[in-house]
Amino acid sequence: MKIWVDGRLVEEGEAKVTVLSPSLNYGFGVFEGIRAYWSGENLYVFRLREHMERFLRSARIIGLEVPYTAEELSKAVVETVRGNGFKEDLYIRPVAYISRPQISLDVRGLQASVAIAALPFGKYLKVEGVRAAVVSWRRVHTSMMPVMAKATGIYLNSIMAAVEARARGYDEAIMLNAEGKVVEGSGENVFIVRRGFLMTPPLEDGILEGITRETVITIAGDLGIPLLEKSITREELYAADEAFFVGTAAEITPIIEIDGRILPKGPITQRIAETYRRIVLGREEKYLAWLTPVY
Ligand code: PY5
Repeated sequence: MKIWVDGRLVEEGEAKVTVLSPSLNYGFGVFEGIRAYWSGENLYVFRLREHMERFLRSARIIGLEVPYTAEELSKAVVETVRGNGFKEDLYIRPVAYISRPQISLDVRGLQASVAIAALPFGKYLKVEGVRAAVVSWRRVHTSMMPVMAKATGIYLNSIMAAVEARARGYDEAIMLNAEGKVVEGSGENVFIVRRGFLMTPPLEDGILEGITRETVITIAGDLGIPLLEKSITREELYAADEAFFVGTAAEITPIIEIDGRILPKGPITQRIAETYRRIVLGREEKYLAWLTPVY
């Protein structure tokens, strides 16, 4: 498998980084997760431009200097996929990191390297639905870490949550913020349905500005499903008629149980999941602009 590193496609074994990289030691890096779908005729990268724009936004928030434009990075993704000749569903992982050794925390003025990998990838969570647990680890508060940035170091928080849920026999974690509001999964945004309304926590509660979340908000608008971006309490979560995770890796995954409370796989989740599937495969004329054909 070939990986794009600062403008060159190299074999995976050659894409190396020093163990003294501050990105490895201190988590000073940013990354993206992007999917590409094989339609049977072409490979379509989903919302590539939006992902690369968020990548640069994340870098800007943490003060990491990435020497490429969104346009250049988007082209690099296509080049990476083409260079490997993939004709199947993929997960694409761009990462920006410091490639030189440094002990000091004064990372000002360092220029990032960028690597882009593309891997054949199937489902991330069980498609039929997951059992979720509200975990004891709280989501890092926006006053402590820039949670809006998809920064590598912040993912220790996600790992603690993901592992706790699985160790307790569940499939995925639901995290509360410091105020006790429901915010997101370990690597997914969350939606609930109550009384016909779709609800999802607002940005200011401290969530990643998910691209799938935004996609679902658009789909809900098209389907005429009323939507509220509002804070969600733990009890509202338990009282939900339906709930689902959304994310690049998770796509639209129904939540079928929360802390021992069974939820039906409801009709709204299903309609949204079906529409999402059609969009990513290029079967919704209106959203073809969200797809970047590779070949
Ligand atoms: N919230 C968190 C904490 C995330 O890590 C992710 C994405 C999302 C929400 C959803 O964002 P988006 O819809 O833009 O993907 N998580 C990564 C992904 O590629 C996976 C990390 C393991 O889906």
